[in-house]
Order: sequence, then C-alpha cells, then structure tokens
Amino acid sequence: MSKALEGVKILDFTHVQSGPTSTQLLAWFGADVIKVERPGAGDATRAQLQDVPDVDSLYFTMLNHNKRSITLDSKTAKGKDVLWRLVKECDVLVENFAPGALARMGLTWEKIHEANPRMILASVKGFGPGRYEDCKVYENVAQCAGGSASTTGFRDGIPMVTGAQIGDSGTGLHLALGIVTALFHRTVTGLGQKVDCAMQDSVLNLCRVKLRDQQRLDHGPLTEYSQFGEGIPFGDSTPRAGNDSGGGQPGRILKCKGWEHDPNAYLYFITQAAVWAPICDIIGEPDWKTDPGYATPKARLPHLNEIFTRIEAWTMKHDKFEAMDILNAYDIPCGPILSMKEIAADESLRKTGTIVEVEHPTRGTYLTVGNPIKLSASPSEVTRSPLLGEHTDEILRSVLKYTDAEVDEIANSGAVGRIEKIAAE
Ligand code: CAO
Repeated sequence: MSKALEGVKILDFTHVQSGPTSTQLLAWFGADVIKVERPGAGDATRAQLQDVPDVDSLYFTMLNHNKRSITLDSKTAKGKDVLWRLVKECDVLVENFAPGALARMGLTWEKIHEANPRMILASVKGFGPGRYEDCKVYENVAQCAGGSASTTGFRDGIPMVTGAQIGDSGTGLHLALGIVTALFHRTVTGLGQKVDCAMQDSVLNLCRVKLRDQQRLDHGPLTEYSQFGEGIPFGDSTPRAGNDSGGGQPGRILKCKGWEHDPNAYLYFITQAAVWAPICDIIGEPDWKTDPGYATPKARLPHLNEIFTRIEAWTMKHDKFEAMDILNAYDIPCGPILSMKEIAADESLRKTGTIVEVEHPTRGTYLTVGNPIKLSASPSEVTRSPLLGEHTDEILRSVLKYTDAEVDEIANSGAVGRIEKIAAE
C-alpha cells in the first residue's frame, strides 16, 4: 500500500520537541523527512536525559522516527550552498528556531519564495506577533501563557502544568495540519505559503472550554464546578477546578480498592444524566432516582460532594478494572487511572500500533508511541530514528545529485559531517 504523503520532501530544520513531533507525523504518513542538524552535536535532545551513555536519548529517538539525518553547518559558505539546494528540492521547510534565527541564516520568506515558489515555510514560535514575539519559549511557558496553568490544579493550590505536552506536541499537531492544508491548497494555486503556529495559541485552542467558562461567569456561578456546591463564591476569572469534569456532566476521580498503597488505584466516574437510574441502583441509593433533591441534573448540582462521596464508598469496594466492568455493563462513562507501566503493557495498544517496539543499532529494543492517527489505506510503520549524520552522503548524492568529487569537497570543507558519535550530556 502506498503512503499518503509519499513523494513529499520535508526539509526538517526542527529541534527539541515541538517541531520534531510535527515532522515525525508527516514522516509516519510517508513523507521523506530530511532532518538537518549541526555537525558534532546535532539536535540538543540527542544528549539530554540520556539513560544509556553515548546513546541517543529516548527523548530524541521518540520524536524523530522515520527520518533521515544530514549534518550541515548552515553558517559556512558551502553549508549555505547545500541548504539552498535543499530549499529548491523540497516541498516544505519546517523550523522552530528562536525568533529571527532563520533570517540570520539568510533564509527569509522572500528569498525562499523566490528560490522555490512552491515551497511551504512552516514555523513554530512561542508567541505570535505582539509584545512577546521575540521570546524563546519552552513547553511550560506555553502552558502558562496559553491559559492551561491558571485553570489546572486545585482552587486552593498554585497553578499547575499538565503532564501532557500540549505546548510542544500540541503545537506540532497544529503545525502538521497547517502543512498538509497548505500542501492541499498548493494543488490549486501552484504556490507555497507560510504556516505559522504559536505555542500560546495552540495551548489556548486546547483550553477553549475555559475561555467559554470565563464568559459564563458574567452570567452567574459555574454550577457544575464543585466550588458551587461548596458555597464558595467565584472570582472574576475561570478558577482551577481540580478534577471536576470539563463539560456539563459532573465527574470526579474516585478512590478504588487498594488506593492506600497504589498511587493509581483510582477511577474517573461521570454521573451522566442518561444513566442516573443505574448509578443509583449500583451504589445502593434507589430513592435518589425519584427524590426531587437528586432526580434531575440541576437538582443534583448543589449536592455533588455528597453524591460523589457516596459513589466513592462503592468504588472503594472494587479495584478499578472490576469497577469498569460493572459500570460499563450499564453504559456508565468511566475510566481507570492507568499508570505508564500499565499502558506500556497494554495488549490492545500494542495490537493497534499505538505503542510499538523499535530496534535501534546502539540502543537495542525500546518502546515508543506509534501514529495515533490511523488511515485505512496508508498504515504507518514506525522505523528507528537516524544516527547523527547517518544519511549525509546519501542525501548529497541521491537527493541533491552532487558528484562523488563534490561530496568529498563539501565534506573536506567541514560544512557537513558524516556519521558521527554522539557526545554525552
Ligand atoms: N548550523 C549552524 N548553526 C545552526 C544550525 C546548523 N545546522 N542549527 C541551528 N543553528 C544555530 C541557529 O542559527 C542559532 O544561531 P544564532 O542565534 O546565532 O542565529 C542557534 O543555532 C541557536 O538556535 P535557537 O536560538 O533556536 O536555540 P536555543 O537552544 O538557544 O533555543 C528554543 C531553543 C527552543 C528555546 C528556541 O529555539 C525557541 O524558542 N524556539 C521556538 C519555540 C519552540 O519551538 N519551543 C519549543 C521547544 S521544545 O520545548
């Protein structure tokens, strides 16, 4: 079966997490992703959080599958020549350097567009135009500036960041959509365009329900928040809501059997209105089905603490998987809190390719995520990340059509590096 993005060439000038997640997605769909790295060091993540000395870190490998690596010093004359050959040859240039860095290499949009009018230039920056446009940004800064941190955590605690990398990987996803949209548009116009994704904007896009709540506050308290039932007045901005459900169906994380010694013996339980009757039967409160204080979603809102305490008395008698089985039989929406250990061992996730084992020449076998987006006619196969400069010669010869003598000349000038050992952090 052919791959959906076969034939698309990506000049991958990305590093760290946000950009690489985007180009990895394109590579999973079959694009030829040529990762350009600085000779000697490469992407900084190769040497960050190393678990095995002198071996590419899991941080790097898990963000750079299915790519080829060329090392190239873009600040030398010969390196610049090679870079411009790549610009003319490729369909998309993806980058997430600090603001201004690409232009300092001479790669402005105007020059790129002139050299290759079909090229799409896709960039991640921390912020869009405005007062912070020149700032360097990492994941947690984006979570803080995008509205996630102020709305995550408990009302009486400090703002919290989430474990999900919504700033980096979230922006990478947005950028990938921008790139394929621009590729589609190019089939009509014949021209490339710029695709810009700011990490702050991407986080906010994912936090839209909290912006919704901000406006609802003008019209009264947020009745589905626990705070409402506790009689605590709301301030003038969306508060942190602990583990309250984001939608109109109240939910909580509840203890299950074994919670005293297992940090993940918990279940998320949603009191969906449609299944209120079976919930009452299961927890042993059949009267709540008809009692006017509990029978309707609106009547229940001031009693959420009491209701969830009662439900928890039931969940604590069962382990999270048992509770899931019992509740699912009645279509009651709930979910176990799964540890990474449990996820890593999950048979279904392995079967669907959402988790895969990959073989690496210096690391051996390791576990990683596969493509979460499944196309029926273009399945993704995860192949290992490249060693630093592994494909330098191959790309110079087969993609850029340099002769053997030219390749030697470029290499001897120091503009590119061939396969190199990775320095430990
Ligand atoms: N050859 C020669 N020079 C190279 C090169 C190559 N192959 N690749 C990169 N460089 C140079 C750049 O030209 C730049 O040089 P100048 O500053 O002299 O112009 C330099 O390397 C450093 O680039 P940088 O400023 O982007 O890197 P940094 O480590 O200082 O900052 C980061 C990292 C992520 C904070 C910054 O790149 C950034 O803000 N990016 C945009 C937002 C983003 O994507 N953040 C997510 C990161 S993941 O959490």
